[in-house]
Amino acid sequence: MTRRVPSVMTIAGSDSGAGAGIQADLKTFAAMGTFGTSAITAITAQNTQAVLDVFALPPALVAAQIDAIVSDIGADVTKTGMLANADIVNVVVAKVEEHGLRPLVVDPVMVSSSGDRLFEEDAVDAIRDRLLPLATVLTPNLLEAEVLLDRKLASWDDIRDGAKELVEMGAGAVVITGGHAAVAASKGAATDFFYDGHGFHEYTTTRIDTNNTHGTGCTFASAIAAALARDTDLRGSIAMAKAYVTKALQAAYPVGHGRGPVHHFFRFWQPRIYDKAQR
Ligand code: PXL
Repeated sequence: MTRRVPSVMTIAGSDSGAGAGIQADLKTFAAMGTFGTSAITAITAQNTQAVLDVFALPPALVAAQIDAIVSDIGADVTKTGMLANADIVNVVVAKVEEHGLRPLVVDPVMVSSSGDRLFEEDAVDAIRDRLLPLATVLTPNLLEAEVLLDRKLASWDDIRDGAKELVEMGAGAVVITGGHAAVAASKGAATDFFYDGHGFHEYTTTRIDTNNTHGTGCTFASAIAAALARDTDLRGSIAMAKAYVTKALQAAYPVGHGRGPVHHFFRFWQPRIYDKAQR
């Protein structure tokens, strides 16, 4: 008897500080019981404080990585993150179509948690026009949804209308994260808005008060992909991903001097409590 472990492919950028990007994706895939593979689109020189340099790989090399993974290992679910520029978006779109890469989780990454840009302007149009219509689910945070829609989302009604419009633009479903930032009255809650063309759903948890938020977007989208690969339905996968991110935020430990990463392996170990004098 063989046991088959589902595989999940991320197409995204490398974060040298390992809190976000493909490093976060692979940790999430592993922690959630799937085998992760990675096609790297760009290399960032980055830590918990800033993005210091970015080098986008040649589109042909991105395509070659996807071909290498698909021709041997396969991908039960594919997730995209930082795509850097329009040429890379276009080659990813071509490969998604050629290999029929579905389900497809599209995280339209634009800005790092340190506030640094991770895309060239032309990438936004390519994502909106070409990649979004292939998405099983699109996972923008509030700011990314505003950029894709080219307008401010300043209330719950705005966010609901925005989610509806993103589905009308071709996404199979959308979950807009961090919606609570638009609504002062939601203090203390963390609310994500889901719409799939049939109905709305709000996912709310208590907001975790922490500075360790680097990579939460990558982790959330990857957790959805891993849950889908394990045959969970879409609404259930989003609930599972939200619970995973919430626990990983709660368990986060200090790394670096800026926004630290979440603790992807909270199920396996907790940080030892060191006495300062012992170190
Ligand atoms: O979470 C967005 C993101 C995606 N990809 C890379 C990143 C970040 C955020 O810092 O560095 C490579």
